[in-house]
Amino acid sequence: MPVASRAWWATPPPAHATHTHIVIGMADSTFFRNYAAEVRPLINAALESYTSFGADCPAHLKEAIRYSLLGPGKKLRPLLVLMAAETCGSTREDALPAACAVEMLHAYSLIHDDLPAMDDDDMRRGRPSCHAKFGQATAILAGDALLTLAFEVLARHQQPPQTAALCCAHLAAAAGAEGMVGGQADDLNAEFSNGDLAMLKHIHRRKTGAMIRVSVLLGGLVGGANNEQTGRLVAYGEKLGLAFQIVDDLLDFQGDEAAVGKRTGKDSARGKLTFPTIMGAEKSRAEAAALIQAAREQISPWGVRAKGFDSLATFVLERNQ
Ligand code: GRG
Repeated sequence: MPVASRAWWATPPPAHATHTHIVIGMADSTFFRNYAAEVRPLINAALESYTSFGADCPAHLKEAIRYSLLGPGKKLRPLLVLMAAETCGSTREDALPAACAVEMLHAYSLIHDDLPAMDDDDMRRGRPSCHAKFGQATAILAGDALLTLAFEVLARHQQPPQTAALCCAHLAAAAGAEGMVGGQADDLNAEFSNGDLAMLKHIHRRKTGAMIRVSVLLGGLVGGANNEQTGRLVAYGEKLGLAFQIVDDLLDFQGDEAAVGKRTGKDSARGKLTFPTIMGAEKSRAEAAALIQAAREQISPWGVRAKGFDSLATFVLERNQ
């Protein structure tokens, strides 16, 4: 059987992986980094092929779409989809359409978030953001095209059709008015307001958390997770998503611009509610670490099969970009 078709937890760890770290609670990020390095090319190849548009797609639009989708992002959300599917017993290839759909949604959200009407960022991933390079109109349209393409890919390519329909419904809900878009709207409205921690968590559960949560949920659906497994995956995703956002706030608060790949210190300049401004950097880091530990506990019944999730949790806490 080709390596790419085997479940990730059944493949031998790469030579440089830390074998002593297979016990839950002890994992460092090495296993996840190795898994990501092995699987990202598969994700990138699928994203490339889904965006090899014909002559009806204007060249500048195609370029803007591919610039934002195939750029140097971490591909964290599609990796979560594939890991969840493999943990539940299917192959990574089976879950590729869902993984690509989630990344398309994410790429659209970043393009629109960077626009002057929103976060007004001219840098993303260490290079000009989409509108800074292609202009606002093309950036808006590239985002629109990615949003619709995500659902076309799911509907056409995810199997079986019943799973595709469920994935479409969950992804739309996570990305929509009660999910990411709702969180973004509240986040923009909260600038220079006197919000508290509860309000901040409510914003980020939707703005950032919903897409991370739905990534593991889609992987579980493709992998045929039972109710108990789905509950654990979703709880893991929720805790990981909030921890991810706290770390993101910390990176903006005290991160190195060159490493982060975008301007830092912007949140406080815009009067944004963030974890470090509400509770201080030290408490924020402790809160992120507690969430990561709680996320780990959710997947511990899988034992060694959850090694990727365990290692990824550490990666989220450690990340500097
Ligand atoms: C515009 C509808 C709409 C929503 C925007 C996702 C989002 C909502 C805004 C992004 C703002 C932001 C920087 C939030 C912090 C968390 C986050 C989503 C970071 C970027 O995700 P990474 O680090 O990005 O996974 P890469 O570059 O690795 O793909």
